[in-house]
Amino acid sequence: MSQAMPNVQPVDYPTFKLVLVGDGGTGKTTFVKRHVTGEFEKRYEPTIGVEVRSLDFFTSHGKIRFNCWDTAGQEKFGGLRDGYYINGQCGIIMFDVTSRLTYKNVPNWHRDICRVCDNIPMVLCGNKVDVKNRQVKAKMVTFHRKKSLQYYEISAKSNYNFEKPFLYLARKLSGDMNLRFVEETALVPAEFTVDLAVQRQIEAEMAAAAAMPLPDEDDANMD
Ligand SMILES: Nc1nc2c(ncn2[C@@H]2O[C@H](COP(=O)(O)OP(=O)(O)O)[C@@H](O)[C@H]2O)c(=O)[nH]1
Ligand SMILES: [Mg+2]
Repeated sequence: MSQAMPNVQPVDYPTFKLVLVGDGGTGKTTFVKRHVTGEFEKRYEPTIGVEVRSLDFFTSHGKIRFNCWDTAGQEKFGGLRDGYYINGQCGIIMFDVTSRLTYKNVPNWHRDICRVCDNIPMVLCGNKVDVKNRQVKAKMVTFHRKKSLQYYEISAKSNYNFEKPFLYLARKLSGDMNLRFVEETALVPAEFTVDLAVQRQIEAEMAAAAAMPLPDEDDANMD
């Protein structure tokens, strides 16, 4: 793994390469920058055009590190090079709930990860749920169910659900679905707030939707 990891000092606890993908503008960089010490540990690799932030979490099994690969904006011009994905051990696919196009492109990002990485745990994140007039309603989000991904609604700017994707991945990677985070992660103070009553309602709707059969009308262009 270390060959593919630019300038990363090894640490004596489990470390995983996390590939962060999704359309430009969905909030990927904003999201990984919330983690205070990860920001301090940032490294830029100009030849690949990638920023790697080491995000540490304290779990019931000890420390775990995600080396989060973030682009320097190349995704705005199409797909990313294979080198971005090689040796990826887990992934986050981000879309923006205020932009339907970014959700429509999720299958492409998923396909790109799968082409290089062999069956790695992945999380789909719908970001910017702090925005009042969202365009991608929770019930429209079904892609994760077809591909057995985990889905979380997040708001990077308000720290809402920041830890959820990492906790899920840590559980998958450790093989212990009871793993917990035992210390609070230091985050940049929230700039926005999420209406928790609204979000609770949305979470309930998603739970109900998860019990329903999947719509299959768009299967053809989802694969
Ligand atoms: N309202 C809102 N805006 C956000 C959020 N996260 C990111 N943004 C904004 O979305 C824009 C794109 O964010 P950026 O992190 O550069 O996206 P990237 O291209 O995916 O890395 C910026 O103007 C951010 O301030 C969020 O949670 N809520
Ligand atoms: Mg970015």
